Amino acid sequence: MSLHFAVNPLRRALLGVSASAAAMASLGPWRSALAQAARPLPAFAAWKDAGAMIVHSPNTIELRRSAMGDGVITPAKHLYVRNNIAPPSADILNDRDAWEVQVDGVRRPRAFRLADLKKMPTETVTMVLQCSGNGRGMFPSKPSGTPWQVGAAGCVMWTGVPLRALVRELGGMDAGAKFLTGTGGEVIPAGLDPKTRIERSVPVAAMEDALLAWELNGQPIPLAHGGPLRLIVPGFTGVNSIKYVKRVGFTHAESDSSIQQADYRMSAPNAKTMNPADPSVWQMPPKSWINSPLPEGGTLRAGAAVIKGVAFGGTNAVKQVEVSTDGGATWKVAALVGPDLGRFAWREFAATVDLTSGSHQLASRVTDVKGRTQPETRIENKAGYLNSSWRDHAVTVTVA
Ligand SMILES: Nc1nc2c(c(=O)[nH]1)N[C@H]1C(S)=C(S)[C@@H](COP(=O)(O)O)O[C@H]1N2
Ligand SMILES: [Mo]
Repeated sequence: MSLHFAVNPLRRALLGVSASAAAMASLGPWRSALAQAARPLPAFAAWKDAGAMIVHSPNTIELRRSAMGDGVITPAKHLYVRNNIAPPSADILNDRDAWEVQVDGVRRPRAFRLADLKKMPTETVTMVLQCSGNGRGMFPSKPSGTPWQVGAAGCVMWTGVPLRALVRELGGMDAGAKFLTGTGGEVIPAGLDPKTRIERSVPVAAMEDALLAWELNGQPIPLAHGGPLRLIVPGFTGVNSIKYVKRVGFTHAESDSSIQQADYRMSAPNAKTMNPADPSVWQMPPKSWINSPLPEGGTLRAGAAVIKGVAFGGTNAVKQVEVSTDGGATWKVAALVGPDLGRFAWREFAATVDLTSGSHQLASRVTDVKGRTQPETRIENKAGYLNSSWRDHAVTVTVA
């Protein structure tokens, strides 16, 4: 069956117009590929590389594992997108320099225009941006939420003003401030609970590494990634890096927003509701995964093969990566390749291994400079956060 003829019944089915069960069934192996193709990129992310992305929904778009391979920096067109609520209108990019951010919880609170920030000394940080739920799709418990595989992550460069410089300029933060709280610029529709605003608090020590950034990989930040201005909290999961940031505050308490209190908590798998007393999802644990070879690459030839992937330590630099071709029974140290872009970036790794014919479970595990090693098992939790299990991220390949 040609693709051309196959598309129409499927499209009709997805649009709910008309399609017989027989027509759907006749699509056979094309069906899932077409279902992906039929879910287009939303307008605000239409510039992404469609063939490389998996569109779960207009607000949840991940990079295919097979497209993660080349280069340490993830190009913006390959960076995943996650919005908890609809992004603001693209009009906020019409006059980027006029965007205002309020800084509170300091001796001299004030608003800065982006134009003001651009006059201050800038810094660039390269870091892994990873959704708290990356790897959720590997939880056998099937937690609700997007079933991300590995692609809700990228390694990108942010340029902006370090928060600590702003705080210094404003006379220091309030005595007793315990949290750095960032507020997103989404407009909450009238009648909606203001607690639905996108506002996150992290321990105030994170301020040392945080930026107010206006460039992503050297370009103005696109709307999809939080332009005109984004709070960047290196080493922490994506949710803590607030897009379209309109306020940063040094606060005594955590935000009362639901995204702080009720969501992003490591609650027990059987908990009825998320408990604000449970640990918040903040720093990322060490994690690595293999991007090549993958099962979808087909059968491999017996002999030498190169295993490649990415590894990061969360808040710490990578010390070592090991790979296994026998499901973790034995391990071999991989080479770290490509540039070292600092402790918040990921490292590419490569190892040449000898593969005999048969089925092989390929795995990788990272150890950071503080001696923390990526664990075999995930931490079970209700919402499927922080999956860093090397076993879950292993791939099984067939060798002829
Ligand atoms: N203002 C705002 N910031 C936000 C979000 C959001 O919905 N609104 N989503 C968060 C989540 S859950 C993630 S994983 C990252 C995703 O960043 P990206 O879309 O640039 O990849 O942004 C975070 N910052
Ligand atoms: Mo996220």
